[in-house]
Amino acid sequence: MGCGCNTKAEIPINKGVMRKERTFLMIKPEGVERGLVGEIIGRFERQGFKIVALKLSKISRELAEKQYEEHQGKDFFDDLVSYMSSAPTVSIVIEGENAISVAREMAGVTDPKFAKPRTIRGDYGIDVQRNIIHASDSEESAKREISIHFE
Ligand code: IDP
Ligand code: MG
Repeated sequence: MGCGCNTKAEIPINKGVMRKERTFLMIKPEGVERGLVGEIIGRFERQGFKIVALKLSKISRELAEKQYEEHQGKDFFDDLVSYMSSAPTVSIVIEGENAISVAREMAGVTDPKFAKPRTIRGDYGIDVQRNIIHASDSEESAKREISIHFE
């Protein structure tokens, strides 16, 4: 049983295959506005990840479109890119064992309604769009997203 004292995210790591990876995270506008930056970054630090890049910026619509290019044409695309470019966000690169899959676990599923407690979206997400955090979904996405946000 956890103590509920929120010292570590306690996300199980796949001990079978350990790979040192880098992944891209973005704290979305409502996470910054609500003062959750320290809380969210702290979770990744306590999980043992190293922060290798960190930037607060208001991204352009073009950059938001690039980040979410795989969703182009979907009904939520325009709203999503408007939202992501509407206010400051925090772009982060973390490094550590199985960073890509562990960060996705720590973020929780896309819709906060279904995200488990103690995941970031489960604890803080508002709705499917305003779900606090982005985390790359594969090695290929991580590489691509890191390169577009940090030249
Ligand atoms: P992910 O962020 O969990 O990888 P994706 O399906 O890749 O989820 O969607 C990218 C982002 O688009 C989500 O994080 C969320 O902000 C937004 N989104 C996804 N599905 C919907 C939807 O049905 N309505 C509104 N926004 C959505
Ligand atoms: Mg995705």
